[in-house]
Amino acid sequence: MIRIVPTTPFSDQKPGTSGLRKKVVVFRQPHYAENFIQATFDVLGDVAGQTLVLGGDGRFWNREVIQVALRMAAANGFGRVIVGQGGILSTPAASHAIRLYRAFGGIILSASHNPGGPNEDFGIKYNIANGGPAPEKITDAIHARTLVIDSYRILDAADIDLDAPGETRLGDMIVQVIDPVADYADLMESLFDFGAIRTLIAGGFRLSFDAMHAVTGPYAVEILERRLGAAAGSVVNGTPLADFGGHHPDPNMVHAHDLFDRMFGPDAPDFGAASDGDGDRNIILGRGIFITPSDSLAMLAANAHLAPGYARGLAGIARSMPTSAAADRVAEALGIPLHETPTGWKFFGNLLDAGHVTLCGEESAGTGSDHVREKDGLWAVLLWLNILAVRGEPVAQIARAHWARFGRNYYARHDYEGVDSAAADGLITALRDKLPTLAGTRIGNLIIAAADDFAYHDPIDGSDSRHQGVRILFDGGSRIVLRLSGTGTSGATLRVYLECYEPADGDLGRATPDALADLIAAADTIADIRQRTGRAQPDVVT
Ligand code: VG1
Ligand code: CO
Repeated sequence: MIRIVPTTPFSDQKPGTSGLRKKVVVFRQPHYAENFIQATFDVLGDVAGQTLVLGGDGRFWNREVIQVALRMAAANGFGRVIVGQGGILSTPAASHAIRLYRAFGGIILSASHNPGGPNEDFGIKYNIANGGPAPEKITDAIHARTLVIDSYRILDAADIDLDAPGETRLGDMIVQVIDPVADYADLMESLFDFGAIRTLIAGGFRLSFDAMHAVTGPYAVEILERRLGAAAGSVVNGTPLADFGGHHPDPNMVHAHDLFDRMFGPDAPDFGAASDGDGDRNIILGRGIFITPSDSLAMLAANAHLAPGYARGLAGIARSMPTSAAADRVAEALGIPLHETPTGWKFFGNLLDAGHVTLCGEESAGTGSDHVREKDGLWAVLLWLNILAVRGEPVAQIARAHWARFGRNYYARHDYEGVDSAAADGLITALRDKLPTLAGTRIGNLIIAAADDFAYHDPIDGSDSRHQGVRILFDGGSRIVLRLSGTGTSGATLRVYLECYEPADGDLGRATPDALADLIAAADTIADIRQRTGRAQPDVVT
């Protein structure tokens, strides 16, 4: 029986950079998840008989919301829901499933790199038929709908068994439980030379992949250990846990420090990598070297043709604005376009659909291609392995050769977390107010060439997105970017992105903090960070 349940709006259901993220305690309020899911269905229009993909990163509250979403999909007229076994689908696997099964769209339950557990974070995101995150036009409409919603539709029915693959009926709808790994692993095998990677590994090449007790564990074990022959134990923390073992499933120097210790320690493996809560991020390390995500995008772009799936070359590259300009130099050398978009994968979708770009990347450990419409952690790992197998050189040598050809973009991001929201807003407002006066100002050895608030005009759908981050550009190509995070769940997170360029004939072996010291000081002078946040140091440096 379909029930129409009266409800009242919540005022805080505005999706951020990547869907709606809140504390679990917020999501556990009666009607909270239901309102957001119904608002999403309402803006989709006629979904009668359509297919929906559903899955999540397995964090606490995943199973409960999967059951609710299934009953609501049935009550809203969907014909079929394809759900990952156990309610699990990594974000890139969900994107692939939407495309493969020609679904109308998908719901992904994840708060990505945010911690999980009863007192931590949960999230819901809607992806459209191309497999990518809903564009702003849709997320804005969902938000508007949440503010006026007065009822939702749900089927009265018992829970579906999510652990047995196969089909079950739920009212007039079919629930199809699929293996969450197989289709995705097959896609990877179609893009990369698994034979060459197997030979590399069989020859003694050692790798360590830290799944951080998050969703990529089963994917990495299947692909790296079973299909590619890496030694058992190459995948560490491979069992997904609802609370990620109490850690942040965020692959960076702070939260993946065990991996960094291993890769910089004695007897380090040849290659190290990690992914995040929902499997869309990646970090790459070689023995004794960390490749910044911005550099990784550039190095992958320069070498992608070595993998079968990209042998025809790249149509173009897109990077988010705060990502370093390392990829720009590769695009220039390849004679292909480079697009600069706001932060968040949703801005890449149109460019990928139109065939304008093949590779995309963000400084926040996200890289991907036109094989799906999300960033993809294991995909980046496999492209690196394919390149290493063909070139037969260590990671550090590939990095040094890259810098010797293109020059090096020294890069870091400083995050100030849990800052008082009013203080953070005040900092950004004050900065915006002084933007018109900054050009020509000297700060220490640096001269400001230009300063603006980044706005993006989408060349495909003509939409405009403003206020996407303050940019301060210096003579010589150095840059500071400041913006507030759109994925946090408590207070504000200020992100300060710092970048300077060293030409190919310059000093390519500096320590990053030294190379960026002047910019770090300038950021504080310009934005008054210490004074306004009350913090002497960033909480996380990546
Ligand atoms: C962060 C990153 C952004 C990324 C987003 C979602 O957003 O900076 O590059 O696309 O997270 O990634 P923000 O607004 O907090 O800076 V994930 O892996 O959390 O889905
Ligand atoms: Co993620």
